[in-house]
Amino acid sequence: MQTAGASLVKLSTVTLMSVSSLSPTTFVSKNKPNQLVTAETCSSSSSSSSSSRTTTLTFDLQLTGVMASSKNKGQTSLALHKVIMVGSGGVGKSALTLQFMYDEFVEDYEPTKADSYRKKVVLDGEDVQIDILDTAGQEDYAAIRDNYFRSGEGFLLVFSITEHESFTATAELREQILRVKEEEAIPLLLVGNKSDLEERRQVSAEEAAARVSEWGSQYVETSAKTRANVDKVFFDLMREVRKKKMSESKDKNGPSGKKKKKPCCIL
Ligand SMILES: Nc1nc2c(ncn2[C@@H]2O[C@H](COP(=O)(O)OP(=O)(O)OP(=O)(O)O)[C@@H](O)[C@H]2O)c(=O)[nH]1
Ligand SMILES: [Mg+2]
Repeated sequence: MQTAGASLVKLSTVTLMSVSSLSPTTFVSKNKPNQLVTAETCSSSSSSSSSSRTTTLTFDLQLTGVMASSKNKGQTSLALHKVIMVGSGGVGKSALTLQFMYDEFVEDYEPTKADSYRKKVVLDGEDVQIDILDTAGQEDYAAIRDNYFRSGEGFLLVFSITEHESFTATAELREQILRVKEEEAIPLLLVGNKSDLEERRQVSAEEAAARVSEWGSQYVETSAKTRANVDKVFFDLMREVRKKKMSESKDKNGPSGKKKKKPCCIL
């Protein structure tokens, strides 16, 4: 298990002044004292993984910087994949995140403001880190979504199969993601959560599958309660993110995979 100091996410705009281990801890920003951040560490059930959680209590942090500049000691060389949880309030974004991070199902509903998590995992034999930003589904926080979306490399677009309205909302949320990212080819999975509540189903698998076929994405049904497909959605998304990064670096370095030589000018 890591100590709190070692696993803390370092925020680019915040200097942490206090570190203690194992219990939720509040940090005060040196340069912006009105910004408070709480952090806690947890042991993971998997011995090969380590994890940390940061709860952001104010929202004027530059989130792009927060996620992009996050580096843990000794883990700087690991690939880092940045994933954002998106969806209406109460669909199970936090429950899925906590199940993936800590193998726990939380029954109580406590609306999220913004929580960020980090875990070291093994993706197809390679040690990587995943950053998960669990965003607020409640409309009160809709205005700050753009900032969150900007920092993401991959998105889990979550709805509840028991609430058709939450399915309808995914189309608009996807539009917002594409608008913010200014590109079409964004790694994104549509997730129909609460699959354990079959008797309350309002969205059929066919309806959801038809929508993703228009988007060119994948549709997966999960249950944060039973853990069905929870690992699958995070790992499948990381694979898509990795694939996109690889093809981008290939494009950058030319078709042969070799770095393009800089134009040389001899005077
Ligand atoms: N039966 C069942 N309940 C679930 C499942 N996922 C979440 N819940 C419950 O649904 C409620 C809302 O879950 P949250 O994870 O807090 O929802 P959220 O999407 O994070 O909501 P916001 O933070 O407001 O955006 C909680 O009471 C959870 O226990 C699931 O797969 N099955
Ligand atoms: Mg939540």
